[in-house]
Amino acid sequence: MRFDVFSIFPQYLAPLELSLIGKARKDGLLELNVHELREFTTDKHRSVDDTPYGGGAGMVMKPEPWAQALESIIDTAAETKPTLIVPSPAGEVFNQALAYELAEQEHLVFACGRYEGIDERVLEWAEEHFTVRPISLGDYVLNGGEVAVLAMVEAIGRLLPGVVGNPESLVEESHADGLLEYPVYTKPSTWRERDVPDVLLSGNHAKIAKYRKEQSLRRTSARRPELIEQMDATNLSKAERNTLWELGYAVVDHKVARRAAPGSTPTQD
Ligand code: J9Q
Repeated sequence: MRFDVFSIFPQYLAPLELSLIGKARKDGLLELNVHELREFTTDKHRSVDDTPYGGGAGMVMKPEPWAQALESIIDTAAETKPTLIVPSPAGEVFNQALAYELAEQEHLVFACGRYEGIDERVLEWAEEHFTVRPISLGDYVLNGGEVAVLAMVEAIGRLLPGVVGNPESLVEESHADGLLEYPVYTKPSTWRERDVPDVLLSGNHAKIAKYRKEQSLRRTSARRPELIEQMDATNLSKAERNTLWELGYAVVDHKVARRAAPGSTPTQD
C-alpha cells in the first residue's frame, strides 16, 4: 500500500518514522511519502491561505497549491483511482470498520487542512481523479488535519499483512467484536492489598473466557451503552443474555434493546 500526505507542517508526521509504522516502512511493507504543501506554490511569499469570500473569522486554504500538489502524485498508469482522505470535523466519523475498508485500498492520499479548511472547489475538482472521503476523528476541534492523519495512518497501517507481528493481537482487542476490552492484570498477584480475580489464576480456560466476556459486557454497558444496542445478539450464550438482563437490556430476536425505564442508566455492577 502507498500513502501520500500533504501538509504545511510535514514535521508533524515525523512520528511515522518510529515504532511499528516506521519498521513497516523500512521492511518495505508500506510506502509513505510526506510532502510539504508550500513546495507547490508559485508566488514569492509561498502563500497557502487567503480570506474567506462572504466574510467570517480565519483563513481558507487557496485552491492552486492543492491542485498542483494533488496532480503531482496522480499515477496515469494506475488501474484504480486513489482515495483522497480529507480530515475535517465535518466528515464522517472514523472507526475500526472504516480502517478495515481503507486498508483494502492500493493508494491513500491525505490532504491536511489548516485554518478554516480548504476551498470547497478543490474537493469538487478532485472527484475527477480520486475517491474523496472527508473524515472526522471525532467531535472535537483540532488545529489542523495532521494529528488526525497520524491516528488514521497508524490504525490503517497496522492492519496491513505483516505489520503487526502476531496477527492474533489484531482480533483480541477493543472494537474487534464491537465490545470494549475486558480488564487485564499481570504479576504480582497481590499488589497494595488488591488481588487479581481468582478465576484468572484458576487455569480453567473456558471459565476465564466466560468471565472476560461478562466483564466486556459490563464495561461496555457502563461506558458505551450505544455499543450494546448495536450488538448482534445471534450467538449470545445463556450467561451473556442473563448479564445483559441484569444490566437492563432484553434480547429480542437477534437484537438487544433497553429494558429499564426511561431515564434510568445501566451501571457496571
Ligand atoms: C482538520 N478540527 O477534527 C476532528 N477530526 C478532524 C478534525 C480536523 C479539524 C481541523 C482541521 C481536521
